Amino acid sequence: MKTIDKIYIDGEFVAPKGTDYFNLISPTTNLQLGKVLLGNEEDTINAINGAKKAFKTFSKTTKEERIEYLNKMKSSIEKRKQELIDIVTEEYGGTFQFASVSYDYMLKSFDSAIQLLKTYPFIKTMGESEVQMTPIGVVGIIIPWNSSNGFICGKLATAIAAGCTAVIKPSEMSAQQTQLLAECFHEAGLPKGVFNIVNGLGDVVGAEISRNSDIAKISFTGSTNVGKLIAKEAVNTMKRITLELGGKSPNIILDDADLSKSIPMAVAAAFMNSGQACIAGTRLLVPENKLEEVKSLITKTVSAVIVGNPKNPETTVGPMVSQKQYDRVQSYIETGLNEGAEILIGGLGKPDGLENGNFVKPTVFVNVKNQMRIAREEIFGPVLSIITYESEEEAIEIANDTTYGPQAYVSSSNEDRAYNVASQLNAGRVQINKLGHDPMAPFGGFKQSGIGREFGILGLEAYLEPRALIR
Ligand code: TXE
Repeated sequence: MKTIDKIYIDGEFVAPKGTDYFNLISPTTNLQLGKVLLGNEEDTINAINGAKKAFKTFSKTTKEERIEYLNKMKSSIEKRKQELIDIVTEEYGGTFQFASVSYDYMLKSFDSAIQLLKTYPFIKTMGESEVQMTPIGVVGIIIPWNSSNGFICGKLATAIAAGCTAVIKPSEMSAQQTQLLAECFHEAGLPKGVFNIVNGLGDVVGAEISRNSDIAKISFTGSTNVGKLIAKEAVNTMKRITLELGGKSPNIILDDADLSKSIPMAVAAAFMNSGQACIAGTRLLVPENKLEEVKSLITKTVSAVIVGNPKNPETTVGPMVSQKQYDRVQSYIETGLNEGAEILIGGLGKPDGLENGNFVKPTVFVNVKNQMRIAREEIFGPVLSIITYESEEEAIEIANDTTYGPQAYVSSSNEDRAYNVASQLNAGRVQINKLGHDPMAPFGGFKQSGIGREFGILGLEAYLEPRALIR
């Protein structure tokens, strides 16, 4: 049993003032793994003060100095690769495969931040003026549990590239993962106060970050509901906000797609991170006349999905992060049945032999209408809905008929056709015949999937404030 009883403030691991503990429970066994001592408002204010003090000097560093810090941070995680992967499988129940991809994402976040720093003009000419792109200030970074260290690295690397300092509030469920990352970055030797980490609850630490007037910007990933709460609070002090929220991503299989390729890709897109991903392709849009073929291929592909111990390198679907998330997914499967959808494969209950953990049977629904709750609401588990369409126009209409829009997928054997369809989808990213992350391209959602973009130039500029000198 491990106890995390320190937070990271002003370059030191210190005991929080808070006195409450949160139990860390293994998603694989439901046995207690450890506990975390939670920080409170006073801890958060101390962290913000540390970051504020550090900003005075860090905001004046040169590009070259910041590139050096980013390189050191990257090396610090390279040295502890195995531990960083193992802790994801243990604490969060992320599969070894997912944890490895997430680890690469961490490295790429540093690479892309460094690349941007090398090329981005912090002084531009606009009209007759000189425009200085200046670091925005102290940034609050609020993180969920579904790719904790990945999200921290994506946001922190960009904040540091911009010359900002940060206070990070991870999910209380990810305390061990964050502790390890904090040790790595401490080792990297950044100036005191450049990054601070406060473990704690959302309505305590997160709420303080959202209201504190010394925070200039919040970068949040999490649920749409909490995103709205943060936005409402942030407006009181006119904080800048970047929100990465929920999704219900469509995957359009066009009638000329090579199903032997697009169906395995569709299953991978739907069940990525055991379905706990805002970009998961959870609505599969299939031409009516291909339905039978798709059903048989999907059944074959999903039957081969290995559900089980996340540490096993073969496993593709691990447990849900918590009993609460397990219950939530089960209740959505029940909802789907009550709404009249039919289960093609999977269903209620746990897979045989996996009764101790929060394991869900990878489930595919057919006879789904886009108006059903299972097609409209984010389930955050391995549940895929197949919806049929009759024409390309109808497919695009169904794909866009959602309140969300972080990502979409299109497959076709005709690149031009896929491109034409992709260009009509209301999604921040569209993946054409391929899966993957481009850390130099913007990432973020249309509609209620968020505000703003991360990564690439747009991501960097979200941490900068322009000052035009008219002379
Ligand atoms: O997320 P929350 P939860 C979705 C997904 C999931 C559902 C609930 O559908 O089933 O949300 O997950 C902090 N002020 N996603 O409840 O609450 C909180 O402590 C400031 C989508 O775990 O949004 C945590 O650090 N902060 C998703 C972070 O917000 C607050 C990722 C996210 O937690 C706060 C996770 C407050 N008032 C869940 N209340 C994605 N898009 O990837 C909570 N927090």
